[in-house]
Amino acid sequence: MDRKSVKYAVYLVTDSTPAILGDRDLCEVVEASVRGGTTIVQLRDKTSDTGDMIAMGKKLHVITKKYNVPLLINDRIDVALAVGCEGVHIGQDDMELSTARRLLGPDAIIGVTVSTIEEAMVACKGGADYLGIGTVYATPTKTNTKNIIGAAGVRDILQAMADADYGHVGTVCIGGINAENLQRIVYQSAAPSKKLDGVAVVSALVAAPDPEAAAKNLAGLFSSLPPFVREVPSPRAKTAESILELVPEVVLEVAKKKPLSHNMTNLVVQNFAANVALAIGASPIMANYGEEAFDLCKLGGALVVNMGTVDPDRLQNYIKALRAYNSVGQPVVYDPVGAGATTLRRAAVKTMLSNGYLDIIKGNEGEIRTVYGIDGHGTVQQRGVDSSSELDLSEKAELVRKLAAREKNVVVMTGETDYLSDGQHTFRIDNGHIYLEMVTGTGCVLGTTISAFVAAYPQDKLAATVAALLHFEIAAERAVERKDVQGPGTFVPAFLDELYKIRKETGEGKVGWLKDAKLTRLL
Ligand code: 3NM
Repeated sequence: MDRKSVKYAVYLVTDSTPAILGDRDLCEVVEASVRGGTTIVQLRDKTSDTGDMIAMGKKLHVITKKYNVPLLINDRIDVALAVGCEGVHIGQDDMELSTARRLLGPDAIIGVTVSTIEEAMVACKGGADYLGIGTVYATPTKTNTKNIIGAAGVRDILQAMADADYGHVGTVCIGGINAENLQRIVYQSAAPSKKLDGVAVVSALVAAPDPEAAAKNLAGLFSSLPPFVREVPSPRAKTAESILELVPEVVLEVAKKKPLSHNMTNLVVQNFAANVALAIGASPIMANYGEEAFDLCKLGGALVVNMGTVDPDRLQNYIKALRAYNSVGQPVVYDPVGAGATTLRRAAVKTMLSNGYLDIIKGNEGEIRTVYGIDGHGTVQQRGVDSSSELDLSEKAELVRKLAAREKNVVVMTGETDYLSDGQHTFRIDNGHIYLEMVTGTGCVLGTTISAFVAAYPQDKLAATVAALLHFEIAAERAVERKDVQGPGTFVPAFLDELYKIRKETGEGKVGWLKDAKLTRLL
């Protein structure tokens, strides 16, 4: 078997403990999973005697050879030599790579566990055939793991490998991967010129009721894009002009489709959010109970998770809804209200990021900085839920771009100037009015507005988000101009009127309101 042409797509790591294997026969489980599409097998056994491990290795090797799939042994070069299998997988605390290569010879497949860029560089330089990158997420299968690095940590390692000309070295990731999160992890961890060659799993196959079907499913998921990737490649460059041209079309799509805007939000803004949704032509529902999302996600709308009054129960409801919307590919807008204010909120942000894909993240500067800092880039202390500014213009634009590139989504940072990016194109918007800051919940209802726009126009989430911001903020400017508006109190009904009127005018082909758009491309 040529070690250069190994297929890593579905990598099974065995576990014979009763908690995972149960009372089943490991050989039967492995054979079923290889039949289903597992492409490589590693025998991992931290407790058996050497003789028993060799005996098991020999039995497994008969099976894997039948299907032309390589068998590797975890950690134990002696066992690999005795079995005569294709190679080994070594951890950071195991034997040196160079010693393993000398003992096993030039044809052996040797993989190394890494959790940092430094470890990855050493392993690649030492001639590893592939890297097992992890731990992606905490897992009950192995509790003595060193670093939990998430999809963002995997991406950093893949990027560093590509930069150092180690693009040819194979890669799988490991830790907490299952059928539900596989596609998102593979998608979010991809660096521009290097993506994972496979995923390594223990429980998703060994503990599966039907390992053959489970392997088939994982193989199918690995070779396809997640349902939330809805972007239609466009030949047009994303300039301020090209996006502005799309805005009327997006506003009309909202009116035409009347998309459901499913809000999981706080009591203070529910009424206002529902009124704004109706004014722009969307169909609002306020449903904070997660179970309902399994039905609601099928109605073609979008979910807004507004973390305004988070507690552990609410968080569980958010996660259920997030997973439901991700499973059908309908958009999720996440508003991490007060993200950096308390330990609980920071933990909640981390839980949200690791449990699903957030199509749009919208927050003020402190919130966006916190979300960015969650994945190992330092924490940011925020006071209350208000916005406070410490970054200059170019730092804000760069932060928004970096977070969007990391999460492979659209990020909006609101403030006097709004910044938004899809990781490749970064814009500022200078519309809006100070009255918006004097009325409670305007930030939250902007999330509602974005959700309707993205649900109606999922093929270009950046353009949909720009359209939502412009519709919302220009409506505010027009409201303030009215004679009947004396201050924030009279502003609210006038604002609802103007949201409605902009929709109506656009429907009649009158798009003069867009002349006031202050949209500028930055990066
Ligand atoms: N190695 P599951 S995590 C064997 O991080 C192993 O190096 C890990 O099990 C590492 O797929 C892990 O059931 C267990 O989460 C992965």
